[in-house]
Parts: sequence; C-alpha cells; structure tokens
Amino acid sequence: MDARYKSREIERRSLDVDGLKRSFLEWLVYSVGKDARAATRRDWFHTVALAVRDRLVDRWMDTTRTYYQQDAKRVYYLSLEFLIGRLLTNSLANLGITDQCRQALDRIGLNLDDVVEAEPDAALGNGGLGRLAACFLDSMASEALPGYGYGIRYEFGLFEQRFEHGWQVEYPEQWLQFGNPWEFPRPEVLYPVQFYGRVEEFRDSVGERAYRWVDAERVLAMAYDTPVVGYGGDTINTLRLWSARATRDFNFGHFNDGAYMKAVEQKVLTENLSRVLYPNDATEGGKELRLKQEYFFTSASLQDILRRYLQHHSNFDSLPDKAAIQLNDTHPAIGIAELMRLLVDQHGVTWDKAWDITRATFSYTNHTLLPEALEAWPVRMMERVLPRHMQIIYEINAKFLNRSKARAAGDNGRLSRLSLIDERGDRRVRMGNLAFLGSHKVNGVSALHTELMKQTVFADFHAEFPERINNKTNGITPRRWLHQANQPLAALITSRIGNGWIKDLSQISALAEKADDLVFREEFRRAKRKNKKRLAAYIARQTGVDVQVDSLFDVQVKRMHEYKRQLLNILQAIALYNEMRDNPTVSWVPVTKIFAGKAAPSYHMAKLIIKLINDVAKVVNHDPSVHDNLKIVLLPNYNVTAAEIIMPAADLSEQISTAGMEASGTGNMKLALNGALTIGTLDGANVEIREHVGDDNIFIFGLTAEEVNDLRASGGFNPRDVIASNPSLKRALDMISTGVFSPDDPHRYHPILQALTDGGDHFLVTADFSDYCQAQQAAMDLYRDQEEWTRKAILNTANMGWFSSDRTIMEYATEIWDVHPVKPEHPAETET
Ligand code: GLS
Repeated sequence: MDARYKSREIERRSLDVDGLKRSFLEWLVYSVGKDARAATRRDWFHTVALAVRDRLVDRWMDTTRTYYQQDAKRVYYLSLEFLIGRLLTNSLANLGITDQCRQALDRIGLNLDDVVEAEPDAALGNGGLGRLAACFLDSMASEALPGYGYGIRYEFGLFEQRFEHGWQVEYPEQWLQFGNPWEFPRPEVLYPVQFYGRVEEFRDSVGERAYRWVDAERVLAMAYDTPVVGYGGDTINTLRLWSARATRDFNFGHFNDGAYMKAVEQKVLTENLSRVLYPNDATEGGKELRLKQEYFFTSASLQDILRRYLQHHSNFDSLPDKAAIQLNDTHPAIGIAELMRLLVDQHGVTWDKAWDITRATFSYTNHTLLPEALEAWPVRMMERVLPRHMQIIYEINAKFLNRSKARAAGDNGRLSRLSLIDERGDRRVRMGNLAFLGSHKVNGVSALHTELMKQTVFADFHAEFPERINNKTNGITPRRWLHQANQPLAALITSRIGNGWIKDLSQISALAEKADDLVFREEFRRAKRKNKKRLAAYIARQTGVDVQVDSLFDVQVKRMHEYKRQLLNILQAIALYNEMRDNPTVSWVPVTKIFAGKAAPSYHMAKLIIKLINDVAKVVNHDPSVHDNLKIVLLPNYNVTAAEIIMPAADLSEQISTAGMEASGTGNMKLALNGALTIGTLDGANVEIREHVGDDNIFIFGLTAEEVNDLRASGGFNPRDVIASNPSLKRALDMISTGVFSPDDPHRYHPILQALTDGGDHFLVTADFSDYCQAQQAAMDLYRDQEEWTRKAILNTANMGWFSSDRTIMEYATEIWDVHPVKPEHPAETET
C-alpha cells in the first residue's frame, strides 16, 4: 500500500486529540468544502460527524463480516418507527472519545456542546413505541447481539409542534434538509415491491396448482444504512431504512407518447411512499398509503433477509435457526403473508413447510390494548392493493378455523372471534390475529399488560395456544438516559461505585446504601439542582416563563392523549391555584408544573387540552396573588433532545393514566432512574416500578385496572355525583365553564366538560381526582423535608437497574429469539 495512503488510513482510525483535530480540519476543507473562517456551526457538525463516522467504519465492517463468516443467527427488528434522536453525543460516548473530541475542538476554538446543538433530532417515530425500538438497537449492539433494525427512511419525521395563541400548530420536520452524515446510501441494494394488479392461477412443472401476481405496479426500495454503535465501540450493528424509488422503465409508455410531465408526476407520486411518518400514536389511520408503507418496508426487509440467508444455504429448512424476525406491533404483520408468498410462490416451498418455517421465524410484540389501535384493514382495500396476500390470508384462516372447529365444539362466537376476518359490517382483516397466528411467541410489554392481553383481546387465542403469550417488560438504555443525558449524576455515581453500571445497570443498586449518607445526599441534590437550572434556562428560552429552580419540578411529558390524563393534572393545578389564593398566608411549597407532548393533528380533544393547559398557564403565571408559588409551563415540540434535558431535572414524575390503559410506559423509567419520585396509578410498568423502588418511595393513587373494569361494567358510575360531592373539583370545572381561562371564548371548553359529565367520563378523571389530590399533597409535604425527599430519590435511582433495556433485550434473545452474542473479530486493528 502507498505509504501516504497507509498513514491516512491510520489517521482515520486515530482516537487521540491530535489525530481528531487533524481529521476535523481535513474533513472541513475536503468534504464539507469550507475553510475555518467561513464555516457555520452546521458545517462543523457535519465535519465532526464525518470524522467520527470514519472511526466507526472499520469496526462496523468487522462486525458484519464476523456475523457473515460465522453464519450467526441474526435478529431482525421490523419497526415502522425508530425514534433515535441525535447521534453525535451517543456515538462519541459509546466509542469512549467524548473528552478527546472536546479537546480537539477546543484547540480549534470550538465548543463541543455548540457543535452538538446543530444536529437535527431524527424523529422517525411518534413516542414510546419508536423510542423503545431505538433503545433496543443500542442494547443489541451493546450486548454484542447480531441485530438489525429495518424501517422506513421518512423524509419528514414527526411534525414540529409550535403554539400559536396557545393552540398546537404543526410544521413539517425536514430533518434531512441539510443532509445526514450518519447514513450510507446503498443504491445497489434495491428490491422491487409490488402493489395492485391481479393473481393468475397456473399449473407448475409437476402439475400442481400455483399462483402468480401479475399486472402489478412496481416500486423500488433502496437501502440507507446507519451504523449503530454499541457501548465500548466493539460491536457496530446496522439500521437499514428503505426509501422509495420509481423504477426506471416505469413509464416508458408515457415518454413515447410525449407525456413527459405526466411521467415525472407519476414518479413523484410513487416516491411519496416513504415521504412522511404518520403522526398518530397508538391509533390507526386506516389509510391506503399507510398500508402501502407497511407492506413496502416489510417486503423489502424480507427480501433482504432471504438474500442474506441464501448466501449460506440452498434451502429454507434452517431459516428459523438463522433468522428471528420480531414484529414491532402489527405494523409489519403483513410480513407473515409476505414470507409465505416468497417461500411458496417464488421459491417453490410447499405450503405446510412454509407455514412451519414462517411461524418458527416470526414473533410479535403487542404495544397497546386500545381498541382504536388494533389494525384492521378493509378486505376490499387489501384485495385491491395486495391481492395475492389476501388470498394467502384466506388460506391461512381456512386451515386454522378448520383445525379449531373441533375444539370450539359448536361455539360459533369463539370461531368468529378467532377468525382473521372480522365479518361484522365492512369486512376487515384483523392484523393482530394474523400476527398472533403467524408467530411462535407473542409478548406484552409489562406484567400487567401481558395479563390483560390474556384476559381481553387475545383471550381466545390464549386458550388455543396457552404457551404463546409471554411478558417482556420494557426497558431504557442507561447510556442515553443517564450516562449521556445526566452528566452531573453520572459522574457522581461513577465516583462512588465505578463506571460498571453503564454497561451493567444492575450495579447501580450499590447506591442504595448511600441513601443514608448525608454527604452523598448533598451531592445528589447538587447534581439535581444543576439539571434543574439547565431546564429552567431552557424553559425561559422556549416559553419566556421564569421558574424557581428550588420549586418542586412536577413533570408530565408524553404524547397528549385522554387516557394519559393530562386533564387530571391540569385540574389539580387549578385546585391548587385556588387553595393558594384562598390561603395567601400559608407557606406553600413552590411548584412548577411542566408539561410537554404532541397531539396527533386530527385528535381534536387532545389539542383542546393543550389549549386549556396554555390558557390556565397564562392566568396562573400572571397572577401576583400566588407569589410565584405556582408556575405552569407547556414546552413546545417535545422530542428526544428535549427529553434529555427534562428527565434529569424532574422531582416528581406524573404517570397517571387510567389503570389498564397504558401498556407499559418508558418515560416513567427514565424519570425514576434520574431520581424523580413517581406519582402514579397502578398501570403498565408503574406496578413493577413500585415493586422495585418500594412502596414508601412512590406515590400510588387511584382505581386499579380491576376496579376500572368493574366500575365501567357496572354502568353505575355517575361523574355528576362525584363532581357535586367534591367542592374543589366543582370549582375548578366551574371556572373552566364560565370562561375564567378563556374570557375571549367562554364556551371553548364545552367539549371537555361535556366528556367529563354527560359523556360519562370514560377515562375516570373525576373518579380519581380526590385521591390524586391527596397524593399530590403528600408529595408536597414530603418535599419540605429535603433530606427525606433526597433519600427516597436516591433509592429510586438505586433500584431502577432492572429497567435497563439490556435486561429486556437479553430476555428476548434467550426466551424468544435464541440469538447469542457474537464477538466481532477486528483484524484490521491488529494489522496496523
Ligand atoms: C406504546 C404504549 O402506549 C406505551 O405504553 C409503551 O411503553 C410503548 C412501548 O412498548 O408502546 N404503544 C403505542 O402504540 N405507542 C406507545 O408508546
């Protein structure tokens, strides 16, 4: 090798300050095309990202090559959402070169924190489901598991939220506008994906009946790869996202007709497939484009998986030994019919064999029991868009119902509930049933949620396949959510117990004994205060509201949804506001209520609740009679980057969903790990958080899932009675209805009041109000005793080790996937 080239090779890998600095200066000029004087912050971000990327590539290729050489079993995580956020800080930390990078930039006269700020937040997801997928990628790489993420490279991520006169307004999120230095386009990795057309029956070479899908429209899926750096930088896995491309031959006819503009128009329409992320969380749009997106990325991923498998194998018998495919919710569930189609129609595998292979390969995670979120595609749409798949689904269904018939013993209700087709009204394909049937394992995301799955939506399937449902309680990556986001606390922890916790969060339990150590408590408080100061500055920048750093930071950050009950929280805020005004001489614990979260653009009730919070905030924050003891802020545009600032600064974590409705929650874990005390219902993973942190260190209130169920079933619940018997609730609602917070439009909140009264209060806000207020009071009382509060906060942090996504992912690996860690071989490094 040419000596100069060789030395540059080594330089690209160099992790020391000088090497990094030289790389930065070279990249700025030769790749970004700027000199240091003209470079903007964004130019520097691209420069640093490209230089850091250089340091990943060898190890990335080593990782891939090792998997290939060992023909390792891989796990493929199929997800319509990956909410990864920024990557620079994460990559530096996982490579262990944050300090070197900071110093190198320092020598050029730049600050790493400023450079980091120029990175757009990759918001390819809505909320918890998408963020979980991102935490899992981090954990798979950190645990050296051969894991691939497959999804869509949306051009527009989740919309940007702004408030205009207190109302949510959506703006496009153009995260790719200035290029994405982390991704590698793979124009050669292209797969055709078909839609529409019809199915033709024919006889195959041995005279058997066979089918082919003809006259279909074709789109190409092109791959973009992003390296996923595991902690320590040893394993670097791949996130492969698909982008839609029109085929080249696609409109020859049009060109020949001279209809050039029409052809180009058609190309743009085709490529719309990967243009935008659907902005609904836990609800299903039911739109054809969505179905096409689901099939598009699933088909491309499966073709890619089979191609990789066939490099080592000549038949499909051992596919389940070499590939585990995890369906992240039902969004990729059409993959079950697609794998059948690929095996049977394209590779000539017999039906029964193909079905065994399919079931042994797939597994499915359910993320919500909300009925409106259970995907069910109209049969007529499916027949039109994916005609061959519809046939395959009918066939799977017929065979299954036939088998179950004997066991159902004339119970037709049971058979119709088990059916893949919902025959009531407009016939629909139940994607949850398809996912269940086509998988060998099906899991829920918290202990309670899994139990409820067995009792409700999947009760009949559970009776049919009692071994199939299992629980995998969610987790969060300690790298991003403590090590990276909360540097003051991370440094304190490391100073006492070493840094082993970053890789093995169970070690954090060693902090428990420090809860009684006054010096440690003082330092713990100091770390929290630092984070609160940072958040206070962020709040001031974003909203113009000044908040007291020493007030109780009471935080509810998550999507806006009625079941999450931001309404309960703001009603309690109004009640507290009234108490403060009524009793001005009392020495109140100052409270700052911090909200953040987006509403789906078409979810009118959620948007109205946003407006209510903003309206209440305006009145309260400007009322001198409360002496700044209560401040309310709703931060705009909640995303991963904002969460990284908010989580470390919270004192109190609001997890107040109607019991039985939040499948798990993961924000609850991030907040508790960062030393916030939870105020919550016995819902989702709150139940397990309580078990781990201890009953004394959490504020539990409200109806249980069982009580909610009974109350709803009894039909005897009357919210008007509850309101009449609770003067503080009645007063808060009266203030809303008389326009105290909306003098410009006193009737604005009529729909909310209506839902809480005549509407029957489906989410049981009124039912839980009084208990919630008591729990809030207990939290405020405790906050007066800073020593005791801190002791409990430390115990929260110390006892959250189990909620690491490393623990979750290893449970998936051993109990569902049978995938094992593979240590990459790094020959390149021993050579140099
Ligand atoms: C969700 C649930 O609503 C959350 O409770 C859960 O934590 C998350 C990840 O499992 O999945 N389901 C969903 O559709 N969106 C979510 O955030």
